[in-house]
Amino acid sequence: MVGHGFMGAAHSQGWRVAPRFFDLPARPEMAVLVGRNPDTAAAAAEKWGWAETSTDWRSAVTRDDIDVVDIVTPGHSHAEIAIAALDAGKHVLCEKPLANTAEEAEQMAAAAARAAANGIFAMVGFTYRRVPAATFARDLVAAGTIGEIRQVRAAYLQDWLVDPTVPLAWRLQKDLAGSGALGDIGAHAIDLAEFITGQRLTSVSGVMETFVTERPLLASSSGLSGTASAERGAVTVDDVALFTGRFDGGALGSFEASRMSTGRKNALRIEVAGSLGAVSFDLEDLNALGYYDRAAPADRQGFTRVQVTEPEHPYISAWWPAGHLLGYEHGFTHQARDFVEAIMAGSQPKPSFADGLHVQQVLAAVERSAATGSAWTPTLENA
Ligand code: SOE
Repeated sequence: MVGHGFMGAAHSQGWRVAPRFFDLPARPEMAVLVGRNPDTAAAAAEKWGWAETSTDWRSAVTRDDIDVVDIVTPGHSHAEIAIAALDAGKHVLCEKPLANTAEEAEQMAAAAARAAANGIFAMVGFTYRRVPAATFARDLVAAGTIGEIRQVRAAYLQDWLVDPTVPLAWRLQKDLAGSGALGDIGAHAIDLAEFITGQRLTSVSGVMETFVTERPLLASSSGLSGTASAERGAVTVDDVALFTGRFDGGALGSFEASRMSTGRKNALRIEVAGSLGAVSFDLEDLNALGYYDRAAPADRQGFTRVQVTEPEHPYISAWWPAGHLLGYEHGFTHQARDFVEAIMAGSQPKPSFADGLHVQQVLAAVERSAATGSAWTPTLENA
């Protein structure tokens, strides 16, 4: 695993726990944790159970005893590490968004296509697909339960940047993160909306804004940000990005990505309205799915709160007795499980780098639209 911040912790517990609850065809061995600082890498490896550490990702990703490379670094380094690992014949799991630009993502998708021809696969970590209620929403839509999809409302709202004294961590710097709320959390909303509906965004129209344009520099990092130094620097990414979009299956969508949404902590919400019914997912209430059935008797219409805690639901039978609950971290365990199963079956794990490239093209189209004020911007540059 290359990197060991917040996502490093989340992925580590995924690798550790997946084989203990799921009957996997191969048992992941947590071999090497790579970090720039040997002391912090050693502390992370000790805490999360990695056998050894390295400060040199280039040599780590070509080692003969390594089969899989997991990339949990900031976006600016994804392309270089992923392409080197794929070219060295290693399967790759890479955190979202796939890259910082559509051009980098194109190179990564090309490297993944070359590797796939040799049975080596790459996947991008859009983890929320693996939350059982989200997977169940996809299953309902795919089965035609809510009919023809007409409208999608997707929002990913956080408020950790409302405080202007929160320092300038990497997620606020364009050269490291690519974009702000748009790529960090809007990418999740795009992937989840497309996953649930089975449709792809073909054109978008967006606006973006940075409300706090300067922040204290980071003295030491912890969690999403860290402690402030006396110096200040420019925020070079968006705080909020809003856009509307058209899907290839005919649906219309509205999207909100904000790290300035006062009072909202980790509110990834998706509502999908169809001709026969609707589903409504809320990450902050992730053990349930809202389901509306138009065929219900008129005096019993309304969204039903389905408890997605039963063995009949995706992933649940591996966990606790019926009715018990899961949390944020389980998505990462399910991701590790799905990745290992696909690799061992010799099949392409989803979402692929090609899927990650598509999301990156949507992000780029939103940025183009916001910069030019263009009402409808195709998600493919030359479309
Ligand atoms: C910060 O906004 C963040 O940690 C994202 O980077 C993650 O992808 C998301 O899962 C939670 O929020």
